Order: sequence, then C-alpha cells, then structure tokens
Amino acid sequence: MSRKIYFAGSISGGRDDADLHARIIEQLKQYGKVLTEHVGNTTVEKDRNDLSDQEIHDRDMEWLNESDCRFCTEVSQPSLGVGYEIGRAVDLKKTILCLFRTQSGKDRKYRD
Ligand code: 6K6
Repeated sequence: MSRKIYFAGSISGGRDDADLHARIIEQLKQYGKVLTEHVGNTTVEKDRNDLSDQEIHDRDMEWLNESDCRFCTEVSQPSLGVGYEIGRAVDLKKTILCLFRTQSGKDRKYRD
C-alpha cells in the first residue's frame, strides 16, 4: 500500500509560493500519495466546494491523522494554519520535515 503524505503550505497566509509548493508536491509523489495536493493548486480558493471552515479543518485533521508518520511543509511564508498543523503533527507524533528557503531572507528579519 502506498505511503500517505500530508504536505502543508501557506494558503490564507499568502500564495506567493504556490508554484514552489506544486513542484515539491510533484517530487513527493515519487514517495507516496500526497493527501493535500490542493495546497499547490493556485486556484485553491475556487476549489472550496462549498465546504465550511469547520468541514475543511475536520477533513484536514483526518488526513493528518491518517498520514503515514510523514508531515512535510514549506515554512518560508509565515502561516497561522501551517503553524497550527505543525503543532497538531507534533501531538500526533508524526515525523516532521520543515523546508525553509534561506534566499527568502525571512530568517534574518529578527536576527539583526
Ligand atoms: C481557501 C480560501 C477559500 O477556500 C479555501 C480552501 N481552503 C483550504 N482548503 C484546505 N486546506 C486549507 C485551506 N485553508 C487552509 N488550509 C490548511 O491550512 C492547509 O492544509 C494548509 O497547510 C494550511 C494553510 O493555512 P493558512 O492559514 O495559510 O490558510
């Protein structure tokens, strides 16, 4: 059975990295089924399918729960939702891989 991967990335936090997310998701597909392909979809807002915020949250948490100990995320674009999902993944004892683009310069913001 194929491994289930939960990929998280900023949506309301900003869609500047949507293309990058799509490329990461394409790569991740070599290793299993990515449950959250919509995160790389630039038309995610249109793909809402009339789900309420509560229904989106509950569906995402079900997917996070059933993912095979793998939670991947791109954190260069700060996002409350991704932060929340990282916290939930820690609680569920998932293996977490956070990717950060040093070229974004966002790590230097609070260092200097
Ligand atoms: C977005 C706007 C209108 O409709 C939508 C559809 N929204 C979402 N669908 C599925 N997952 C979502 C949606 N919005 C946020 N998420 C989850 O939160 C994703 O799993 C992302 O990893 C994370 C992004 O959080 P924000 O705070 O940047 O939105």
